[in-house]
Amino acid sequence: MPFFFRCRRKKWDYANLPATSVIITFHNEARSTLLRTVVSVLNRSPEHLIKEIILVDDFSDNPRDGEELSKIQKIRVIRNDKREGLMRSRVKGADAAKASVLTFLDSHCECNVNWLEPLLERVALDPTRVVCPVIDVISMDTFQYIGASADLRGGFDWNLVFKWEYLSYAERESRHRDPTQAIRTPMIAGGLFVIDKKYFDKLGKYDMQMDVWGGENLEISFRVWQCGGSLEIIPCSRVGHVFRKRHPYTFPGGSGNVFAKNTRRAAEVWMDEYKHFYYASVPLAKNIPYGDISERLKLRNELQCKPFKWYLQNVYPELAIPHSTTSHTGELRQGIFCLDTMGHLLDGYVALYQCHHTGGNQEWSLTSTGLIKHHDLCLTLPNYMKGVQIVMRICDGSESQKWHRIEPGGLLRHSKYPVCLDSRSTDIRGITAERCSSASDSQKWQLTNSS
Ligand code: LR7
Ligand code: MN
Repeated sequence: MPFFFRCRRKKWDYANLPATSVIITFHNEARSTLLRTVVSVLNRSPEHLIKEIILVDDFSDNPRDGEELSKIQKIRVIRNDKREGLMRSRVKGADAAKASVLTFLDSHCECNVNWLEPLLERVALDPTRVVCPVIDVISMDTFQYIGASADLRGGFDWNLVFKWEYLSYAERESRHRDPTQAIRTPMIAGGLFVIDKKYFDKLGKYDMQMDVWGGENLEISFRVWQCGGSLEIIPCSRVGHVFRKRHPYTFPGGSGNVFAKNTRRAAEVWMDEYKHFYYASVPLAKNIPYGDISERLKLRNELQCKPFKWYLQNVYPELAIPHSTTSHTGELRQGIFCLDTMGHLLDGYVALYQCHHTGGNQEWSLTSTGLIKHHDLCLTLPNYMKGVQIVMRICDGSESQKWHRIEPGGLLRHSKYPVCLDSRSTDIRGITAERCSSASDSQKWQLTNSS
């Protein structure tokens, strides 16, 4: 039986479902989409389950946008007197909420039939569940409602950008046996979810030092899982959302910077040593200041949350850990100078250049198999001759590409021949292979994490 029949046949224990406060923050949202959102909440939810709709106007240019809506039943409008961003705005809404369960929505949604009941049921049964609907698509061009696949969950790569991913074969099989069952998700999209209010408070709401947009979904996802809760997508609940190509609002601080700052705060608080994979993937992030995180670290400690390693093993084992668990990525340094590709590619030589600490051409990894890699290129000894220029070639694991470190000093010696990487001719011919000597400073390399 198709799953929408299975969902339709479900009966809800209305008497025992808790009422909810719906919280919608907006900044310069179009009036039509804002209205569509609140009207769909009121029309598509059992009356007694909506305690109120709290609209937080995040200092939109025109205060009338919100004021007009406050005439509608159950709607309360709170207006910020300066731009706060969606995180602090949501917390304001949550603090003002009177119901025991919070429902967050973006300001351009359409709730579908019976969207609310399955969400409230899950949270009523276990208040440590944080639950989301399946997010359908409202076309940006025609505003048409288009159903999305329910065989998806939320995930991310080491760049820490949210992405949808298909369920595994085993999960799809199990869903086909019972299409109404909840889908555990490593990450939530962020905008549409239901959470018990006491649990939201206990878990630390949101990081109040995150600004505007971005990263808070990553942070709350790690926090919920690591601190004992769970995240679910409930396939019988569907809400449409207008997916936009650009932010229709200004981004004080610049969108890239703000996103990196917020993401760094999440990574620094929750990811332990795994944060280095993020910095390896987005080297520019290392230059963005992220402020004081001591409050959030204290929270993590007080709640006795589990390490990120636990999250990776138990919640998101599908996220491949870069093989640099057995290798080390960073800079190869001599004082203030770093090994640099100089923008050269295949067959090019490498040289020393002043360290800039942003990865890029100065990013190297030493693998457990002895390669010195920059992306797909490996430092290669083209032939055995003292003074020969080292070049970059496609990594093929051949003997000419194998090196090992010798301590003390951090010399990088070829695995077969007694020559070491040497910077004495850096200005003319780049790095060359010279007879190893622990007395020459031009052969001493420090491998440092550029973060
Ligand atoms: O400064 C701001 N103040 C605000 O109140 C900036 C934004 N906002 C409001 C905005 O008006 C909107 O109602 O915050 C809400 C979210 O902003 P969007 O709609 O521009 O965000 P988005 O839909 O592009 O982004 C997703 O990721 C965000 C990361 O910060 C938030 O978590 C969004 O809620 C989230 N949206 C969804 O999860 C819907 C599904 C999209 C997907 C995938
Ligand atoms: Mn949105």
